[in-house]
Amino acid sequence: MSAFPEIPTIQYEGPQSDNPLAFRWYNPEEVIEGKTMKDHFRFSIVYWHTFRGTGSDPFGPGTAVRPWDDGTESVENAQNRARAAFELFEKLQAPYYAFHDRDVAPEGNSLKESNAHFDAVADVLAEEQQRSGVKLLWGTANMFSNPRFMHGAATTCNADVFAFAAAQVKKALEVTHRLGGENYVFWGGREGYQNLYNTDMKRELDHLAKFFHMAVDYAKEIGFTGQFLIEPKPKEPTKHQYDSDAAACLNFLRAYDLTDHFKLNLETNHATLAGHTMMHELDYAGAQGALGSIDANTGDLLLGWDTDQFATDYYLTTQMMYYILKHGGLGSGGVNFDAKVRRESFEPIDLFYAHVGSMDAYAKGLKIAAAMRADNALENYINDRYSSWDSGIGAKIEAGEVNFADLETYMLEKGDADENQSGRQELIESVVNRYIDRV
Ligand code: XUL
Ligand code: CO
Repeated sequence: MSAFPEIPTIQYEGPQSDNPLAFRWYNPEEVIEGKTMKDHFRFSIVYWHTFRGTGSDPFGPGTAVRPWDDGTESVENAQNRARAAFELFEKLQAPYYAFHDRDVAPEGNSLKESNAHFDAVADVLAEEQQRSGVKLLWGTANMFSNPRFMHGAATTCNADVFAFAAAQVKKALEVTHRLGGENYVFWGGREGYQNLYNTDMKRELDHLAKFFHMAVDYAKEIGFTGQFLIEPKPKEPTKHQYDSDAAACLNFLRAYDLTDHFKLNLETNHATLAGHTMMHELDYAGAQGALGSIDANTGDLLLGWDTDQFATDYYLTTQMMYYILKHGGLGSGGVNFDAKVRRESFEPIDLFYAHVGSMDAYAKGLKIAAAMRADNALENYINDRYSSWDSGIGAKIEAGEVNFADLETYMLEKGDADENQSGRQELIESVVNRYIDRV
């Protein structure tokens, strides 16, 4: 039985189309910079918001109408939901999906029962993957909803909870491996603190590193070769999350000898909560060879929390695609819609409007970014701005040929530094507008 009987498979119709159930910019087979759009994006749909989100908020219950879901926590309902999910993935032409263990299968009364539920739903996921060709971008474990994780999972003060979390990740890795998952994600959830007064931060960080090393070891043991990813976020639900941004994550990985095994899964709304732009996070991670994947969404300028909205802003998508192209793409990662429809957008068709609109916004962003790159639109300004480093004293400093004393001699002879040149920020902002106008 169809969950979305009125929805056709979404097709590309081109920018002139007024059909909200057609792509205007996302043309899967169109080649940009030598690669199809399909391969640039590797679009992925998240299970948690799209199939478990109810539209509840702290002030009221869920509003979402989901006729395929009987609202129970039965394994049978979870299996039916999986079939509905694959119908949506296929109709959106999304090649990937992503899940937490507890999104796809109900938690049981014991770890053993939870694992059995997970296996029973994984059977259907495997079947549906086989039937549809849709693949698993990444799996992860939900170690933040159950009350046992109130103090954290790998960073809890309760050693038994650490052991439970380890067992849960072991199982999530096995299922991700069984389903051919191409990555495995750790988002920190409650790995942080509410008040340093009651927290042994050093001990918690040591435990987190130990946990990650155990995960790396176990992946090796079972032959899982997917990429491990850490997803930075500065706060929410904790006041201070240890994986607060790309720089903090990379410092942690380096300090604990984990850089060879992890890259980052960057999320727009997390970047802005950390006080960064998404392009900053992409460029920072990319510069260190750690750009793994992205969770595509956006926050709201006027709201200070993780609103997880679908991105439709061409400036944002252009900036993101520009830095993704600059750093050579997402590798085994993808553009994963960690985004939820608003509580007021409660009908099933809204799930389609949301994804189609955002896929189009990313596709147009890609085209704008590629057009800018073809003309070296930003690079020309950047190269000119840094040209003092290309020869003379700049080149000598970069080559490590001079020391403080040499630079003093140089400057004593010269008398003063060469004059500065304008940064041309306003001009460059207009240059970006020009490309947005043209594409
Ligand atoms: C939470 C968040 C998570 C991770 C996966 O803000 O983004 O859904 O993506 O645990
Ligand atoms: Co996320």
